[in-house]
Amino acid sequence: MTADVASTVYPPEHARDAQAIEAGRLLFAGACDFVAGAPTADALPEDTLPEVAFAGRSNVGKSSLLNALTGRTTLARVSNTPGRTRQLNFFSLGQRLMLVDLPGYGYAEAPKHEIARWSELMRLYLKGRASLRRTLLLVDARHGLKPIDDPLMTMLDESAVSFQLVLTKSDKLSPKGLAQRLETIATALKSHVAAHPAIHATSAQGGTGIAELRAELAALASASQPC
Ligand SMILES: Nc1nc2c(ncn2[C@@H]2O[C@H](COP(=O)(O)OP(=O)(O)O)[C@@H](O)[C@H]2O)c(=O)[nH]1
Ligand SMILES: [Mg+2]
Repeated sequence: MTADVASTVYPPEHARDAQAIEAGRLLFAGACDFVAGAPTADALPEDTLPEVAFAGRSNVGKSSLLNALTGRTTLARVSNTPGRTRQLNFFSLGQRLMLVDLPGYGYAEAPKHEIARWSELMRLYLKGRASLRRTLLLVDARHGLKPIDDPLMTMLDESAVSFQLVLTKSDKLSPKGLAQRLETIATALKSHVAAHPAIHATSAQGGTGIAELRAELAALASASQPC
């Protein structure tokens, strides 16, 4: 079991123990309620819980990952409702941790003024949110980091918001391909001051790495002071 756990967290010394995995399971087995959707900065809900934001280019597998983590389709269903895809959606996990689904970027068909509007909303949120403990930056394991991810990483560096790489669709790579991808990304992250050193490799399809990511988030919920 330890070997399995270590294989989805890189470098492996960041893997968590069985007790932490159980804490993650328990946290994500509880209620997960839609709290608010914010199309503009003045519609953001009050900071009441520690928050973890989920970001990444569209089609990276964010909805699938949120479904796999929570074991239910509530989040993706709400976030994919027309009119809600370009806003920040807030979900309370057992009143202990707020999961924040950020709009996907790099959506080619979106009009320029729309892109400008949601970039500004993300910037205001990421820079000004006192309860934001970490942003998970989702990256497709097949493609790795791309120039399209740079503006967000720069914004997070400048805002001193800790961010952590989560690879999605790890089932699409061979173990060797995945190991190489993790090494390349770890090297690229060295130039980002706000980057967390541990990378998670996940597959929403096969469930790989999901328990470990739950454990990581549960540790954040417990470590945080009340807001
Ligand atoms: N093979 C594989 N495909 C995935 C996985 N997660 C998502 N996908 C596929 O990637 C596409 C985009 O997924 P979605 O969750 O809607 O991405 P979003 O736009 O970031 O919310 C869909 O076709 C999913 O079926 C995964 O873990 N493995
Ligand atoms: Mg989605």
